[in-house]
Amino acid sequence: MRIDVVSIFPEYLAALDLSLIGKARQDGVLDVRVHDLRSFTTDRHRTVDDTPYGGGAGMVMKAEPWAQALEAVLAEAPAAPRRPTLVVPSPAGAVFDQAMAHEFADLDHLVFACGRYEGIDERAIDWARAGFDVRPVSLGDYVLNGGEVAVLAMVEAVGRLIPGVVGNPESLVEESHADGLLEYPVYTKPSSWRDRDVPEVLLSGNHARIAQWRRLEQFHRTADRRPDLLAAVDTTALTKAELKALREAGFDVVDGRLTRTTH
Ligand code: JDN
Repeated sequence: MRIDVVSIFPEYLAALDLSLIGKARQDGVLDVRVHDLRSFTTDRHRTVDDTPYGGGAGMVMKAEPWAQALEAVLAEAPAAPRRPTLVVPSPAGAVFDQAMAHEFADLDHLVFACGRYEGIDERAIDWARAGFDVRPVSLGDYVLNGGEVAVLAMVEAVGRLIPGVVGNPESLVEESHADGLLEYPVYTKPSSWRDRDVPEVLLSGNHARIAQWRRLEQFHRTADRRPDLLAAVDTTALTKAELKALREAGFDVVDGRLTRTTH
């Protein structure tokens, strides 16, 4: 997969040299290139921003440096049947989630445009639709100072789904959000630590009992921390045995939705 990132703070993206993503780049699985937006300016002061039309606080990123940078990215893009996808981090974007990470992981070429200040002149975003599939994306309902940190998060979430980036593909399917539930709690040695014991079932060696216990822990955690996710569980996919265990643990299906009846 080819990834281009355009930013006025290319040093922010140095973290992409590290860990699994850095290793994948060294191995040639990921081709990540970071571009300095300022290098696409032509004035003496390398200006990337100006005051907003209509007034208001802050500055807006000028359209022309963005057009120059994105044209350069297109010019050196490997030939491909599809237009590259241009991800534009923005608090006004669609919320990034695991499904979107999988969608992006299937693409050959992702380009990230890191805005700063109050954002990018909307005409540059519109103009880019001729050459890119443009996707305004938000990391969540909070505001960052710019797109760089959002890009670090997205490249990690997407990159680890690409074959050869994460060593053990099994660790991909088991984790939080893969099945719409939060992950069960995990423990390691020692079995007793500061008067706290590992749940005895995990020491039992009974793998069926362990699997059932972990599954119920997932439902309890999800009910406690993410009731929105619990309500989204496909109750038609629950097995008879699962339903029985859930009912015994204080859950029930009400109007087709998994609900906790007692704590
Ligand atoms: O995702 B964000 O919160 C975000 C904030 C800003 C941005 C891009 C993304 N550009 C300027 C602020």
